[in-house]
Amino acid sequence: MTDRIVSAEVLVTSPGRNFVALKITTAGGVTGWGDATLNGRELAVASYLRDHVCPILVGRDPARIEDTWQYLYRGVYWRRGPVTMAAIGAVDLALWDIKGKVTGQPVYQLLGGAVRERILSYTHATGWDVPALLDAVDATRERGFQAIRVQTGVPGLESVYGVTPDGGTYEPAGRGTGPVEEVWDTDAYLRHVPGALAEVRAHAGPELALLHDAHHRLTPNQAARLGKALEPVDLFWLEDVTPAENQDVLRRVRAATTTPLAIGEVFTTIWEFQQLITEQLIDFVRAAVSHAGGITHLRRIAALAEVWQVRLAPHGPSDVSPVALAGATHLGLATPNFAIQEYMGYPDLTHEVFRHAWTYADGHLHPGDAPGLGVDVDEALAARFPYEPAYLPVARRRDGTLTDW
Ligand code: EZ4
Ligand code: CO
Repeated sequence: MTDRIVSAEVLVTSPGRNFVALKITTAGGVTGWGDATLNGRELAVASYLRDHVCPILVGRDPARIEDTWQYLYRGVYWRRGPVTMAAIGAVDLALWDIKGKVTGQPVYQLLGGAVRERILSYTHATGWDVPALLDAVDATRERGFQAIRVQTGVPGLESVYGVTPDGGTYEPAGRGTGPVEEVWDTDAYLRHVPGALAEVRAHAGPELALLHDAHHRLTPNQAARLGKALEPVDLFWLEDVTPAENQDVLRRVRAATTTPLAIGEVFTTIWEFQQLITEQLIDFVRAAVSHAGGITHLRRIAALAEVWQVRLAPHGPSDVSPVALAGATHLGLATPNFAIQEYMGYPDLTHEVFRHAWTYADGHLHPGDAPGLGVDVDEALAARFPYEPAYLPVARRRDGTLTDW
């Protein structure tokens, strides 16, 4: 019997940080949850959904996931872009959740079933100086992680992406009515990082997988130099070396170094990955299941990547909600060329609002076997934490010029 969508509601909540969730309900009484969180621009996606998407979902058949994806992508004319794609991603996640609940299956079963027992994950270790970073790496290994992203402070700078000067948990979005401004110096970073990461490798031994994020800040030549300088460190990957809108420049980086490259957490469609994948300019695709149009679209990106031996490694910071993290773990369990899942972790309150079947143990995630995505949202608790204005920082060079954060 054909079911139909009777409501689609947007929930904005801030249990420790801001999240935008989408709840779709069917006439048969089944509810599905999606994640529409776009860090620092949350209300734009909430409005896109509330004002333009939710009204046209009502009456549609929730089983037609692909058709709804096409309807919201091709049917809108104004396609692509992070706001549009995060909204489509939320609808897609919610519809997969519903299909799972209707059939009594965890979503990974609907995607073809598990191709592995559990999925490798990495988290972040940060230290303002190298001794603090080594301590953080040790503490992170004690939590079971076998893959760790390492970020460190830079002498002469007061704040650096990914690092807290006091060693506390790093959260990029600062609460307040506008962005914090940071001073950035790429030359100081390049002088410091290869030596710091070499010390981490010497301390950790050869087996620990080490990752590092350059966060879009380098020129192609700087990226080539850094990749070469880091070859002895044997990184699992070097992430977002350049602002990758101009993808031709990555040919220069690729020709200069065999350090594996991961790119694309800010990309939202397969078309942004097309050149990077088909020219083998990257090793890992970083798109998030929430930002890149949901499971339906991210698995298509993974399928294209598989042809060129590029692997999927979805973005999983604190701004990718536990709903989208569930989506990523279901997809990861069922996708042969999935490599690793970022798992930054969440504030305790976030786990209380988003009760999830997925689990972390021993450096790995598993989506669990609850039907659908396996995440229930405590709406009463969520309502106690209204949206709080929060922005990602902006970065300026020493002379005041705005640069990539
Ligand atoms: O800066 O998600 O690899 N992870 C990252 C993240 C991003 C934030 C931005 O919202 O680069 O920490
Ligand atoms: Co990143």
